[in-house]
Amino acid sequence: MARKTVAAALALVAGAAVAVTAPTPAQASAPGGKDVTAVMFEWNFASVAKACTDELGPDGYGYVQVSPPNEHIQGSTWWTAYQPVSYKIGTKLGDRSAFKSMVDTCHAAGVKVVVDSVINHMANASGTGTAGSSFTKYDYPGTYSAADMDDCTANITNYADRWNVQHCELVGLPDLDTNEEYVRKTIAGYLNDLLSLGVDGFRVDAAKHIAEDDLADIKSRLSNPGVYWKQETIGASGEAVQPSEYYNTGDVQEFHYAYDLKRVFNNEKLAELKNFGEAWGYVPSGKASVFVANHDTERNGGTLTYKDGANYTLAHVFMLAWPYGSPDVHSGYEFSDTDAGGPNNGQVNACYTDGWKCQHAWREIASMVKFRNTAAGTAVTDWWDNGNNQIAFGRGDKAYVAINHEGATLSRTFQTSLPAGSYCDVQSGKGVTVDSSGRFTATLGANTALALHVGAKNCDTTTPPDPAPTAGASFNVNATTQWGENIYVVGNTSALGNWNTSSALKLDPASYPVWKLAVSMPAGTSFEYKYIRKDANGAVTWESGSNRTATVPSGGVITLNDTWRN
Ligand code: ARE
Ligand code: CA
Repeated sequence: MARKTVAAALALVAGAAVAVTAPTPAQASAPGGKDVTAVMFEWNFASVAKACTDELGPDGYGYVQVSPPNEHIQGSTWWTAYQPVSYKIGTKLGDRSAFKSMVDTCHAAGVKVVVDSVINHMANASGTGTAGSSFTKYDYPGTYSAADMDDCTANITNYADRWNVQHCELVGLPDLDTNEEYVRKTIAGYLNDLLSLGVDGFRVDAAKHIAEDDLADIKSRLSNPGVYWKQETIGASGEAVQPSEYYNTGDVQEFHYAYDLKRVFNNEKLAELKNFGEAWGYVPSGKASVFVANHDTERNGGTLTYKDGANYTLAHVFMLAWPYGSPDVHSGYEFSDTDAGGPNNGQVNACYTDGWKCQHAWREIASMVKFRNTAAGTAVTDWWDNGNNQIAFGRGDKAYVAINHEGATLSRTFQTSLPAGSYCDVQSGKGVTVDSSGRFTATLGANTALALHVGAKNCDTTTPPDPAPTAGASFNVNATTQWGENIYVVGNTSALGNWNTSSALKLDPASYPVWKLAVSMPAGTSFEYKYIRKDANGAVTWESGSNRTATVPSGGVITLNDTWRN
């Protein structure tokens, strides 16, 4: 409806040949039935491409967001990416052809690509950028000169002053004069170049520091002015610039959503979440981009982080089940130094190795993406809570979730609006039967969730089996795990990580409590191995007893049926 009105207005404007910058129709939330974005923070493009094929596409993510791809200052910290030097595509994450091939691979997997776009400022440095361009703080030969910078060259000091916020330097970064024709044209040129490579959307960094009129003008110059557009406009009371000013150009990131989830999951009661969303003072759902954590807030303490264990994971389960906004799942890496860049310059050899956390692939999180896609368009129904930290709710006749954020088990008969039948609890991989009255009975362990949806009726078919190797070992170990734990195998061969726990191979829990993995190894290989478990923080526990031994037969695969030794 709203869009028709805008289109009609545009037609009138065009008909009257009035030369104004027509407001572009705002893109109301991530378009398409799949609205979850995996934010692959500091992942290189080759690794993102592989994740699209292996995980993001099959799991139902609609979008992947990549770190800034354009030339920036050199250095090992992650934040060098937020100091642009030119709009050439070329960083440690990959060159133009790696970027293009990532976009193509992700598209082939059904995943659209969003680029983190740093267009408010340039670099507070001088030297040579990641693609070889020379620069000084106010001069970028071939891209910008001092005349293109804003008049204020002092730091932003007063968020109550609009002019100060939008024309001065954010943490000392030279501010582009986005009111100027050449600057607007140059920024639009960069975004159009990305669109020509197939990019589907932009996260606009530091959007609050660019006047909305300037952004609207830049966006109107794009080859696809309706492109998905997600603006980093941190809302804070008392500030001169507020997120609501930016609805015309696109979505805004609702930071209060993430701040409140931290408070509720750490210190308050999940029962409060019954009316979570606009009733909490947030921006309209159709305008909201939401997250449990982003790259800044996981470092500055504003939100939950992977270090928060079950609070963090269950907050994701809630976010993905709850119909408000379009969710981002931040997928980052372990850090103690908040400045440290991604491991291996962004190369991800395998999830859960070298510190890569792969939150996007955690069973508890990944399984909820299809839940959300299946439930799209339905409202919350059948809300239940115990007045404390146990909640459950449905999404009409499509889906149902229960979250037990307490230290004791929850045993209950739940009332749903689901059609009768057998379902897979996508959290545990165990079957659940819903009766003809829409009820089922289940027991949830402490700090676990249970999730059913009509797209997952049978646990056996939800995870396709890995292709079997022609020679090697098929590991099967019966191991019960606590929430957040995963089972790995490690051994004395390179294929098994040479006893290095950070190179251990993660087993697949789809047939829980039996964890499985087939590993290729040359026929005749005699090897030693053991199973280990890692908790949500990566802490390792070895199984007891002596090393296990086996030999790959000359004719194929040895099947090992083991039981975890406590
Ligand atoms: C680095 C150094 C600085 C140094 C600067 C220039 O850390 O010490 O002065 O370089 O030499 C990231 C890092 C910064 C880093 C920068 C450039 O976080 O530390 O600076 O890259 O390398 C405000 C903005 C918001 C912004 C945050 C950080 O409104 O847009 O500050 N967030 C984005 C990104 C960041 C990124 C940048 C912008 C810069 O997500 O990762 O910085 O491109 C209140 C206000 C907010 C304000 C917030 C923090 O909440 O409401 O508006 O956010 O305080 O000040
Ligand atoms: Ca600015």
